[in-house]
Amino acid sequence: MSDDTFSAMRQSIIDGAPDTASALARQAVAAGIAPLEAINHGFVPGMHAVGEQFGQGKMFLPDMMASAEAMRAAMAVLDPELKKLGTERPMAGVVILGTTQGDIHEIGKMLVGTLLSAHGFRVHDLGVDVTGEQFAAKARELNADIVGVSALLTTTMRNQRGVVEALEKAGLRSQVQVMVGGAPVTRKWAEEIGADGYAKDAMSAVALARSLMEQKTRSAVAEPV
Ligand code: B12
Repeated sequence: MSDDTFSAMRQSIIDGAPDTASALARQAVAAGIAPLEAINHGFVPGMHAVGEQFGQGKMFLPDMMASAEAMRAAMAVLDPELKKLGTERPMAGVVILGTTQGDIHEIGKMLVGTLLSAHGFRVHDLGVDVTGEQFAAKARELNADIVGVSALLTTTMRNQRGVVEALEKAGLRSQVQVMVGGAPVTRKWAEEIGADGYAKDAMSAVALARSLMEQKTRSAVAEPV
């Protein structure tokens, strides 16, 4: 796929143009382009540009909302394509996913969920603005292996710690691995709050989830109940 197409994808997000974004995504699928390539090289750079311009006061909340709509339109086309990659795989583990309390950013988390599903994980997405107690209750109900917590705001990042604490309080911490992510989140932060892992993007989240499952299996063998 040409650089022109990737820059048109990027621009469709900056312009907040869902119809164009959707049409470009369909073109990519028709041309046999890997959906993740279209996302990572075309549409996501558009979101980054929007974030930068918003940070510099050159774009405002309605613009950012329009851009999010355009991103959703592209994802509505690419998501089913990504999911197709995962059919016929053995179940890799059960993951509860959500964006932390006070935070309504969902695009990155949805991408993480899609790729985990595509790689055989059974994902239950709790949505946005999710409390630690809600994470813990669902983890118990579904006997989850991993809880994945997204946060996009420096103010809501601290609620990731609340999720770790809620799992501890519910007596589930030893059974459930916690992974955290989101633009302001770092490996250091993950360590500080006692999470088991951090990943910077959706592909790394898949690798992380696999390695957390391996650790879980190893410790289950080492400590039989
Ligand atoms: C789109 C957007 C919105 C949309 C969200 C729409 C939606 N349905 O999601 C809307 C318009 C609603 C919005 C609102 C706000 N936003 Co906003 N938003 C963004 C923007 C431009 C893009 C986010 C995005 O979708 N990125 C694309 C995805 C693919 O990337 P990602 O989210 O980082 O996810 C990847 C990784 O982080 C990782 N990952 C994500 N989650 C997880 C979870 C796990 C477990 C793992 C392992 C990995 C992982 O993998 C993902 C895929 O690769 C960012 C800018 C930015 N650069 O992040 C600002 C940004 C996050 N927003 C910001 C702000 C300030 C706000 C508002 C407070 C604005 C306001 N004045 O009201 C509100 C907050 C509302 C709230 N309570 O949550 C700031 C945050 C500043 C800060 N440091 O705290 C940013 C950075 C913009 C800026 N430069 O100032 N926003």
